[in-house]
Amino acid sequence: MKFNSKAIHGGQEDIDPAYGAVMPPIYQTSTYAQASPGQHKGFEYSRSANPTRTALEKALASIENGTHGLVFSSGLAAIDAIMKLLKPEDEVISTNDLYGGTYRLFNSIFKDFGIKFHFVGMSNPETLATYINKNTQMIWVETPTNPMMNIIDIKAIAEITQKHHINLVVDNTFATAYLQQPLNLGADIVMHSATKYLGGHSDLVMGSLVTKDKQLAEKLHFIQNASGAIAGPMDSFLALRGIKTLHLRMQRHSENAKAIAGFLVQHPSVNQVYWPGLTSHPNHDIAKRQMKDFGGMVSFSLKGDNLNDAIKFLERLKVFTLAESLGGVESLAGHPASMTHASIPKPEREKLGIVDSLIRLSVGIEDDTDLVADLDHALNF
Ligand code: P1T
Repeated sequence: MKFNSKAIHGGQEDIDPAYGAVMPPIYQTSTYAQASPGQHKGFEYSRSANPTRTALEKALASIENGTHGLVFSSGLAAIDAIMKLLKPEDEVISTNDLYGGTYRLFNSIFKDFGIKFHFVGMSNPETLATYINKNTQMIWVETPTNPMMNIIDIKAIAEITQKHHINLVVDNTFATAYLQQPLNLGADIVMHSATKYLGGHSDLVMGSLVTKDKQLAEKLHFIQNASGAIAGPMDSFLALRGIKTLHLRMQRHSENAKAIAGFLVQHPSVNQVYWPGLTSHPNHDIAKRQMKDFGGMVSFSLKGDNLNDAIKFLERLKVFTLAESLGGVESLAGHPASMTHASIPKPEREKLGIVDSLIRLSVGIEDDTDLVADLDHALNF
């Protein structure tokens, strides 16, 4: 099946043997009757597996072109599970520009468990060689990065990880499987904050992993069950419903982001616009090669880089809502320096471009002219 069909039917072949319900039922149960000890219908206890969650895990595996999906109670719980594949003294090389919460989990929790992290810019994959040694177990790539919208060449990094027999994990939250499929480009695990575009309606918090490596899947499933940060059946149902319109939403998110990036680049109060669809974006060529379109996330900074101007702009927005998160049907605006990336020390943040006037937009699927008018009005602070 092609992607648009997979979004609706992928992994859903044997749904509801009981009554033939077209939509997967919400199995709101913690446990399952057994006829005799160990004799059951495939489900024993909902931390280990639940039919609604299994339906979602299969759908995710299908759209990411993998074989095994795993769903967690948040994106960070999914990342936490991946990190538990490691042991003290193992080393991870990660993109230096990444979601602040991921940075915090690496640098404040797993660092204390003896895992060493190197945060490096990966626009030139060859520089990775400097950091790889016998302890290197994993390369962590976020692309597009949050919030600077850098694009990392997944295929080029995969060539390096395959040569050195280390795992490549890609956080595909900003792009989604509709725009880019990291497993096809050589990644070993693809991770999502399903809270965002997969759910698509800002009504759940969830994380997911997909792999096509059976051994990795078994280890991750063991960790998922042993650590227990699973997603519940109601949220699994909502995410399944979200995925069914993922392709339509991503098309409109991308179209609207194009209109907004085009408006922002010519605005006299705007300094820099970060959207990979702009031909002026330094990684535009890689984005064109590895993504179907350029997505709905746009960041920009203001001329003069004044914090008060950024605050005035954010307070004047009416259609965009000032809020954390992204990827819902509604447009959101955020201030990375004080919100999503506040956990990164200021000097580190500013080196990456996360300056005081940086604004991050999650462009929704409203009418683009209303969105542009809202930004135009708010920029008149
Ligand atoms: O929030 P949670 O579902 O736990 O996912 C964490 C996460 C992981 N990776 C990326 C790229 C993310 O953007 C996030 C969460 N990000 C936000 C809440 C945000 O506003 O950027």
